[in-house]
Amino acid sequence: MTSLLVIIVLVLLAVALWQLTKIFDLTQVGSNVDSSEVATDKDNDIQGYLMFGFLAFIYIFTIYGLFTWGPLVLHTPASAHGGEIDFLMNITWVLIFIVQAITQVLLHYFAFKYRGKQGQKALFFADNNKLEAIWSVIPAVVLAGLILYGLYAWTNIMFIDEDEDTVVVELYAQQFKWTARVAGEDNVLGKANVRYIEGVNTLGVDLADPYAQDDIVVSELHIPKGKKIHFKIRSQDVLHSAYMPHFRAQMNCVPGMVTEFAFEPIYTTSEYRELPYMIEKVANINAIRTKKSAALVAKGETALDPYTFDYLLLCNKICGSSHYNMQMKIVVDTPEDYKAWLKEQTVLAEQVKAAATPAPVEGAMEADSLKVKETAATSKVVMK
Ligand SMILES: [Cu+2]
Repeated sequence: MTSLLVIIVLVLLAVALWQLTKIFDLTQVGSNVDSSEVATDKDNDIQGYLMFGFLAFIYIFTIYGLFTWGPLVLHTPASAHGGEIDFLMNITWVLIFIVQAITQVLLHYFAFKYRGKQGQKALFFADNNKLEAIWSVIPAVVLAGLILYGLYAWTNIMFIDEDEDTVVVELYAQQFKWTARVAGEDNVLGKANVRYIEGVNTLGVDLADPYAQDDIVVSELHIPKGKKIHFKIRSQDVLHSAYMPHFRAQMNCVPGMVTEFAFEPIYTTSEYRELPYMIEKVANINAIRTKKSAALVAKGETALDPYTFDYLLLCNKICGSSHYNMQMKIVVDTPEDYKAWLKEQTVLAEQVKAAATPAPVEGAMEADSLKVKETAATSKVVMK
């Protein structure tokens, strides 16, 4: 509602301004003002210098942006291949900066130099093969180099050695949450199909498949440091994108097929939290939160929790209304901690069995009625 009012006010302001200029034009009628629509030398000079003004604006804004928002970029990559992606990204940035610096100066300088002058005629200049060859060949060579290097890096990153000792994990995307399935001791994921989705078996794992017996389904994923994690990615409904920015990993999730990505984490969560840049970043975020909390508490609301860093799996494809909130926490453990975590988990097959066994009648009744209430509450929230 407020935004509608703001838009109406803005439109009315624009109309008022337009009417004012009309009145101003009317007041000029009859006075000794040049009303010709042809540009004079003075007009052309002003336009020429404005070109330099705009050039200065581009550079000042670029430098300002670099200093103001530069530190917000992702810093140290948390995966073995991450450095390669960052290098490719940095080369691309440097090239863009060089090309932009040269071409913008030339563009604006020539617009100034050849600004209109009374009595000056344009020179007819058909073509210049040498010049055209230069500005075609240089970009072609540079771009071909960049693309070839990119292809080389991508092939390197995407190569998964089937014989290598990896940890196989399934990432399952649906509107609007992630679920992970760890392949368990045999390190092979059991077959899955939407037709098997029922009750706690939300991923549709085929429990008749021997490989599925030790599969573990979790909503917070733990992975070990120093070992390649082989992700097999599925989607239940629409296109999603599995995005793990700190690991420089992203792969589309396509309904009806399995896509893959693999990387090796090189920092545990607690190691990454201790990186100097992360300590500074978290301190900055918490300074902002403390300020906001003070304002909230003054209004009688609850204060914000302090922020601690965690790796996240996000969705990077706009997949619906709650896309922004589609995320899963990823914890990178030391191999020992990972083993301990794995031991604590209950395999899906057992969860399904437990859900199928009827609980004592009284408790079950209570739990059921609670569930109904919960669903009613949830659907209300969704309806809003
Ligand atoms: Cu999504």
